[in-house]
Amino acid sequence: MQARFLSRVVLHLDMDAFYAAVEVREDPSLIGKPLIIGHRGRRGVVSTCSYEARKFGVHSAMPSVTAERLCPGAVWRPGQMGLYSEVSRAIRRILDTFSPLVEPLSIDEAFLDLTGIAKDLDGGSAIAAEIKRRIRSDERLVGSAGVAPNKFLAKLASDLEKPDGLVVFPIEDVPTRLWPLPVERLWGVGPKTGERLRQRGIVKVGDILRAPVDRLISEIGESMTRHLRALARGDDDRPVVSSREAKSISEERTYGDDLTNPDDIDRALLARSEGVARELRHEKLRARTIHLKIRTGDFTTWTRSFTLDDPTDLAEVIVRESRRLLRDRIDLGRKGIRLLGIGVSGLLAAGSGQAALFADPSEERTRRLAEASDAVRKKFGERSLGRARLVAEPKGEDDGPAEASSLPAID
Ligand code: TTP
Ligand code: MG
Repeated sequence: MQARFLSRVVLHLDMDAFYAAVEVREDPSLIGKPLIIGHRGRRGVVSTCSYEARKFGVHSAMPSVTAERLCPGAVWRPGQMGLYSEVSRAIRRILDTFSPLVEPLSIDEAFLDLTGIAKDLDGGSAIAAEIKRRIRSDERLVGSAGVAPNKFLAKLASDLEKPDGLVVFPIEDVPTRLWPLPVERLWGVGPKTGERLRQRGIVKVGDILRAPVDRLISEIGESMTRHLRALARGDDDRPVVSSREAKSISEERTYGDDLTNPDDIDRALLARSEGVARELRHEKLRARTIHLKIRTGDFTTWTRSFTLDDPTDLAEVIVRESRRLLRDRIDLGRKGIRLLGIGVSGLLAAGSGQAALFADPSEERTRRLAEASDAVRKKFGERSLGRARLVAEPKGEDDGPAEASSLPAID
């Protein structure tokens, strides 16, 4: 398979002193000053601070009283979340013009998959420079970028030369640039694991690969050992997942009396399918994968999923596949159902090429009907329409709206 040998180009972007930089942009009198975002006083903590304040030792999550002591001359601002979110969205729109695969990680950072867009890491670096230029000219803000063959190295790289950094991190640089770093820089090593490793003399990333594998396994377990040894070699095959794909929609309900009657069970399946389908249409999305979650009275939980050839936003399709999953892949025995949930993932924009490509013309009539009833519900309320058989849907524990939650996407 050729794809296995295709080296990826992953970019990580993280804005510099994000909240503080937005404040400075809005109020140029703050330029060059030590600025702290947060509330002063005994109970306050620092959200972030300008690089000028960092010289005094101030950093995110520090108690405000400590920050006041370290940097008595700092200017304080309480923060404006609404504004920061708005700027975050504007940056996201810029990133979306450079790749269809953008995965936002937090308010000020994102991964972009540039594989196939940039020829190699140097090509990725040129795109990173262009992105930084766009953000600087359109938003008057500065960010740091890392370009590498995977997410782990790209994120590491974006942090190496902050602020205003642009670092390319090819796999060949792992021994010289990754191995000397503290083990805590490995994704998944928190203070606890870090401390445990340090006590065993494993202080730097390179020490992970030097330590005997058996000893590591006895200290931190087999899967953590495998994970950390891979990262220490610079291996990381996590894909960049766009927010649309990562998203899932689901509905579940717990029943006061376990459902045992096949008719009641079927009505519950239909009701959840309807809810999920309506949400899909509302969000203008179609789903590829359908998940069914069942918990029986004895608290055994089953999750089963099925991936469709053609993405859907129709209850008819979702309920058909859920029925099949329940019939063929769950063995209820004589047990009743305490909780029933239906979810969908693998979401595509309804108008996108891929979704349109798979559209089945025979479903068009059903979709038009569904859209018409969505419109009626929107106008006259939830209970104005419904299928006759749903009128007697079994009552949930709280009899409120079905609870939305995320269903595991793993079968
Ligand atoms: P970060 O990217 O961690 O920090 P930063 O952008 O301020 O600085 P850097 O140049 O080092 O990237 O977080 C982004 C924003 O998230 C930050 O501006 C404020 C907010 N934040 C908090 O409110 N509390 C916290 O503890 C952290 C870490 C961040
Ligand atoms: Mg940042």
